Amino acid sequence: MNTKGFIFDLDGVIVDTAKYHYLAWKKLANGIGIDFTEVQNEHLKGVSRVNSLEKILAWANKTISEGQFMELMAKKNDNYLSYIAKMDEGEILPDVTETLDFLIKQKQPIALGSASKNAREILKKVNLFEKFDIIVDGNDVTEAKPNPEVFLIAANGLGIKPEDCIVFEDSVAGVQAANTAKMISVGIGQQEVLYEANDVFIDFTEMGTTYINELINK
Ligand code: B16
Ligand code: MG
Repeated sequence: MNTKGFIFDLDGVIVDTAKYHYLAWKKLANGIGIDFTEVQNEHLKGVSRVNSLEKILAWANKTISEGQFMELMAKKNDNYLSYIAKMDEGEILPDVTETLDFLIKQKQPIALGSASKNAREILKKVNLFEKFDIIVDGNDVTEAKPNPEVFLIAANGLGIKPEDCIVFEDSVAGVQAANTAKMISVGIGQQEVLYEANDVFIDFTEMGTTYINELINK
C-alpha cells in the first residue's frame, strides 16, 4: 500500500473555533471603540493572531503603540482561552474522528498544520491529541499562511515528500500555502470561496472513504 502524508488544519477543519475567535475579537474591538462584524471575521480565518489584530486596526484606521498592541493581543487570547476551557469531544466537526481513525487503520501518517498557538491545548481538550504523529502550530513557525512553512515542517516531520502530502484546509490562505508547497489541497467549506483547492467538500461526511482511498493510491 502507498504511504501519503495527511496534514490537517485545526480551526474550521477539526473544530469550529472560528465562533470563539469571533466573540473574543468582537469584545476586544468593541472595547476600544471599533466595530467588528462576522464578515470581517471571515477574513481572519487561517490568519495569525498578530496579523489579525493588524487587520482589525487597519480596517478602523486606528494606530496604537507597540505596548498597547501587545496588551490587546494578550487580552484577546485570555478571553479566547475562557471559551476553549469549556470545550470537549462534542465540538469535533462531523466525521473528523472517523476519518482520522480510518487513516490510522490504513497506516497513513497524520500531522496537524495550524496557525494557532493554542492548537495543542485544543486537541487535548477534544481528546484528539494522541491521534497525530506530529503537531506543527503557530509556535513552530516564523512565517504565517499563505507562506507554506507550517506544511513543509509537517511533511519533513512525517518524512514524506511535499508532493505526496494532502492538506485539509478551510481558509483561502491555507489552500494557497498547500498549493505553494506543491501538496494536494482539499478545501473544507464553500467551493466559491475555496476554488483554488484541488477538490472541495462541504465537510468530511461528504468526502467519504472512497475518496480517501483514491488519495492514498494516487
Ligand atoms: P491563535 P488554523 C488559525 O488556526 C485560525 O483560523 C485563525 O482565525 C487564528 O487567528 C489563528 O489560528 C491564530 O490562532 O490566536 O489561537 O494563536 O485555522 O490555522 O488552525
Ligand atoms: Mg482553519
